[in-house]
Amino acid sequence: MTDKTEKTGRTVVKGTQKMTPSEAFVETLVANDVTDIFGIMGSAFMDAMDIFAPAGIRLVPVVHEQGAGHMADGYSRVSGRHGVVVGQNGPGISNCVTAVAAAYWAHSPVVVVTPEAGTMGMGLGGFQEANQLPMFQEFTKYQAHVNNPKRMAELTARAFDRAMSEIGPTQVNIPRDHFYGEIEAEIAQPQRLDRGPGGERSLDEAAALLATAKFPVIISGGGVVMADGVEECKALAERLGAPVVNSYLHNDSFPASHPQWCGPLGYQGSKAAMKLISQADVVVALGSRLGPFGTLPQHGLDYWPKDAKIIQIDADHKMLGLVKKISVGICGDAKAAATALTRRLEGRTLACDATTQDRAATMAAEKEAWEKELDEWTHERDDYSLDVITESEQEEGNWLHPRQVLRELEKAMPADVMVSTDIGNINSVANSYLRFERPRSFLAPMSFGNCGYALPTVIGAKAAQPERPAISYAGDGAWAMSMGEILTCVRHDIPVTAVVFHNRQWGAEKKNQVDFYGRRFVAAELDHQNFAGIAQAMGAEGVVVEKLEEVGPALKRAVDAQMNDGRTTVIEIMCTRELGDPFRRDALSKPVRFLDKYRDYV
Ligand SMILES: Cc1ncc(C[n+]2csc(CCOP(=O)(O)OP(=O)(O)O)c2C)c(N)n1
Ligand SMILES: [Mg+2]
Repeated sequence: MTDKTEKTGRTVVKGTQKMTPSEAFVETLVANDVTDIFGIMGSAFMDAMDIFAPAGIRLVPVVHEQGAGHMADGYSRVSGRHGVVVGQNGPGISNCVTAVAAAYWAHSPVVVVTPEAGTMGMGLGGFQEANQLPMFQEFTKYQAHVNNPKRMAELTARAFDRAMSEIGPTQVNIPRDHFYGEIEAEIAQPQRLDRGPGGERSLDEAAALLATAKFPVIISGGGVVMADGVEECKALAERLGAPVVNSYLHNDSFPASHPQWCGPLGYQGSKAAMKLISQADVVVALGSRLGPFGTLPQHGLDYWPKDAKIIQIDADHKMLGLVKKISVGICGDAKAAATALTRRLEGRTLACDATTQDRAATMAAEKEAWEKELDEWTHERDDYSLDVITESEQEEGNWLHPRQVLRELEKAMPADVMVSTDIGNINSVANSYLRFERPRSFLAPMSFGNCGYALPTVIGAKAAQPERPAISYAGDGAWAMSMGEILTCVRHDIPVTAVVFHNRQWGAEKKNQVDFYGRRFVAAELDHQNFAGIAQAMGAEGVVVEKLEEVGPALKRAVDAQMNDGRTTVIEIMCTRELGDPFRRDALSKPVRFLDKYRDYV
C-alpha cells in the first residue's frame, strides 16, 4: 500500500513493512517532502545515498560542509520547508557546526543528519570518531540518536516534526552500522502543529490596551515572515494607522512600498523608524523576541521608548518578557494573533482614531527626511574615513564610496529578489538600503553573526526558488571564507549573483581599532586579491567595477545572465577604506594598561 505526500506528491510506503533502516530513513525523508539535501558524500551513509535518486532526492555536493549547512538554512528560510544537511561522520559533521548555529539563531527548520562512527568501535579511538551530540547541543531544538536500527523511521520522523514545531534546527544522529539490516517499520505521517493566536485573556488585554493607545507602533519581526502573516500584520497596522518598523535584519517583514512602512530598527537601521518608535506609548512586538542587539541605540539616538507599554507576541513562550519588560505577553502565532487582535478592534472606537491623519503625516515627514539624509550621505564623515578618502584620491584612483554603491545597487535591484548579506562594515551599512516587497526575501546571518554566511545561504535559497533572482553581498574578508562555493553554483547549475565589496581590509573589526585602539592596526589589512579573476578561474563570470555609474548596469547584466543564461557572476566593487559606525560600541571600552612595557598602548 502506498500514499502520496502533501507537497511533492511522491509515493511513500504505507503500513508496517519489512525494509532496511536505509529505506526507512529515505522513505521518512520522502514523507517529509524532502527533495534536496546539501552535503558531501561519505561512506558512513552511502547505503542510504544509493537510493536517493529513485526516491526523488537530489544530493547537492558542496565544497565545504559549512556551506551545506548554510545552504540548508537559506533553502528553508525562503521555502518554509525543511533544509537538510548531511556529511561524513567526524570531520564532515564538525564542519557543519557554525552553520547549524547560524540556522538556530535564524529559527530555521534545518535537519542535520549526522552519521556517526559504528557502535562496535565507539570509544576505541577509531577513524573519524567523535561524540556528535554534544557538538550540536547548544544549537538544536531536538536531538535524536538512533540507538537501535528498528527506531530509524520513528526517530528520523521526530527530528523532522520537531524542526517545524520548535522552529529551529534538529539533529538525527545515526551510528553508521545502523543503516544496515532488516527491520519492520511504519513510515510516520508528518505531524504539523495547527498554531493558534494565543490565549483569550491575553488577547483581550492586548486589545483593551491598544484601544487606549494614542501612538501605537508595530514591530514586525521574523515571526511574521515565518508565519506568512504579512497581510494580517498589514490589516492590524491599517486599523491602528500605526507605523510599522522591521525588527533588526527582518527588512522583509513588511512591504517597503506601504505608506506605513518606516524601515528597520537596529544597527545601521532607519532613523525614521527610530524617531517614530521613540514616540510610542504602546508597542506591539509582533513575532519578535526583541533580541538585545536589535534595539541598541543607533545614530546617536537612544530611541527605545522606556515608558511605553509593550505587547509581545511570540510563538515561543520563553521569549515573552525575556529581554524587555512587557505589559502583555501572548504566546501565539504572529499571523493568527494579528487576525485575533484586528477582530477584537473591529467596530470599536480607539483613542488613536482621532489622530490617524496627523500620524500619517508625521510618518510621511520622517520617512522623507530620512530618504533625503540617505541621498545626501554619500560618504562617511569621521576623521579616519576622511583621511582614507583623501589617500584614495591621491594614491589609488577614484575608488567608490560604499554608501553610494549601496544606493546604486538598491536602485538596480530586480523585482522579487532574494538578497543575502554577510557580516562586515559595508554589509551592515547596507541595512538602510535593502527594502523588500515580500517576505522570505532577506537572508542575513542574524544573531550568530558569522562571516562567510551570505554566498552559501543564497545558493540554498536559489536551489529552493530557481525562478527568483538571488544576490549575495559580502566584504572581501568574509567573501574569501566562502567563495569556494562558487564552484557549487557552476558545477550544479545553481546560478547566483555575488557582489563583493573590495576595501582591502577586515573593515568592521578595524573600525574598533580606529575608535578604541588609536589606529594601531593588527591583522586588519587584506591584499593580493583578484576576486573577478578567481571567479573566472572557477568557471563563473568575474567583473571589476571601479566607476559609480557602472554599479547598476553591472548588477543588471549579472542578474540577466543569472535568469536567462544560468550564469553566475561575481561583481567585485572597488571601494575606499572608509568605515561606517561600529558594530559593538556597546561592548568595547578604551584600553587600560598596568604593565610598563605596554604603557603606550592606551
Ligand atoms: C567567522 C567569523 N570570524 C570573525 C568574525 C569577526 N568579524 C566580524 S566583521 C569582520 C570583518 C569583515 O571584513 P569584510 O568581510 O572584509 O567586510 P568589511 O567590514 O571590510 O566591509 C570580522 C573579522 C566573525 N564575525 N565571524
Ligand atoms: Mg573588507
